[in-house]
Amino acid sequence: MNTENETTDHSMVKHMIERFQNKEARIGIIGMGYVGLPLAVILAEAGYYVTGVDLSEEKVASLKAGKSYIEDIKDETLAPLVQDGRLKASSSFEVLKEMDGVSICVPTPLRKTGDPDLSFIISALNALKTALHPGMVVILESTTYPGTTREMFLPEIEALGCKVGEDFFLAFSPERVDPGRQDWTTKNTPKVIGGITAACTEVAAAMYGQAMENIVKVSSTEVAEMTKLLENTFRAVNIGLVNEMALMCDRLGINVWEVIEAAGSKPFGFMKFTPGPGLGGHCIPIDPLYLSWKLKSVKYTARFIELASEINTGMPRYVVQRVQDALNDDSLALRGSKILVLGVAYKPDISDMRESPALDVIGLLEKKGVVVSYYDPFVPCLKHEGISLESVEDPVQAAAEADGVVIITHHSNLDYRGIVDAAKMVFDTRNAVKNAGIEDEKVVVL
Ligand code: SAJ
Repeated sequence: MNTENETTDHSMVKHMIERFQNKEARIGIIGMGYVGLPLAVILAEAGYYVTGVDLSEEKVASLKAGKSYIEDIKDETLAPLVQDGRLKASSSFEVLKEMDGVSICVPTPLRKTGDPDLSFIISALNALKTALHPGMVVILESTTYPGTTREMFLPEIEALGCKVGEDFFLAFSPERVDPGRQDWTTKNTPKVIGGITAACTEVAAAMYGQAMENIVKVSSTEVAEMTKLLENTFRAVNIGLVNEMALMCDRLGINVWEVIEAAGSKPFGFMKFTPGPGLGGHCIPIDPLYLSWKLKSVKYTARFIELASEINTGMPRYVVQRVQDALNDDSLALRGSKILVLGVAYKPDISDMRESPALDVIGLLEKKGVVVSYYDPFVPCLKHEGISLESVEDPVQAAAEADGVVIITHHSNLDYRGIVDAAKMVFDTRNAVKNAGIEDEKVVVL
């Protein structure tokens, strides 16, 4: 926690703030993915010389050619920055030695055991230790448990004989990138920054403040780390709540979608979430488990997180049960039936498959002897554990040939009318058919 008598007028602090304000500073980004590349672009556009470091030679080659591999960054944005020499790329950590500021934007996934996998952060830290020089600013962006920056980064860097807040500056700043979103971008989304010391916060804010519109300073790295976890735990728990509402409404014979729509008419004190086949993506299913894992180390059980995770991870099995019930109504068994899954990406209108509940639903259906096909205009083929499928070409024809259709991801460009007319049965986990203005008694909703 920063104390009020922390000095922020130390000569190195002033020197570094000036270097950032004068855009003389060079910045390195470790991890050029959906977080690192947009960050590198806005820092380069702000006038810095930026070098992106990534272990993927393919990504580095693409960046050097001015070719983007991220949907949010267009070639016409990237290429001029590369041509001007403002944005470079390298697969070697050696370049970090020349950097004044380094942002770490590497993945923080879970291991199979459900524990945090910090291996990417540790690799970045080890690389930094060889590159550290007086005045360097290190900002960790990867979502992680509260305490990571102070407990893992600080001792390793101070062991080199550096004094935090004077010889080097260390802060945490959570990424808030929502891939595919146009309205809130890396440039205009408020950016939380918390340093180990007040000087660290000020210097890190000077680095980002030239490129971002709204810097939100907080008093410590723990507050910044916890802010991100609150944001995403809030979503996971509320999605878990609304998924349980769906289970309860099914028991009571009430249409949960109508209930949510009606509750949404309340102009205050309510925030709409919708049920679905489970929780996908690289943030929401994972980030809260970093928090509950940390709390276990202080002998506390994060009950909301664990209950929400239990409900959300149970949704794919519930979907399969409901499909079985719908086929049963047509005197059909699951085994041997043909089911077309509509939409497999983890959320609408993107191609990202990470943690997609469609993978669990398809796996469970195949285990029960169902002949599964799928259609997703964003995902041409599916290879995951035992699954190996290619998207059908014509969803209407595939629907006509199937015993049932299961809507998992409600892409906006699907031909719902054609598919519903051709299908014998539709199990709609997203109320997508109704939202497309179509009423049809063969459609069963979650
Ligand atoms: N989902 C539901 N019901 C809902 C909302 C989402 O079932 O009401 C499901 C989605 O289908 C998906 C999963 O939850 O499978 C996650 O969806 P998401 O809308 O939270 O999308 P994400 O995972 O891309 O979350 C990102 C996050 N951004 C960052 O972490 C920087 C999250 O904080 C954003 O709030 C979210 O985008 C967003 O608002 O789009």
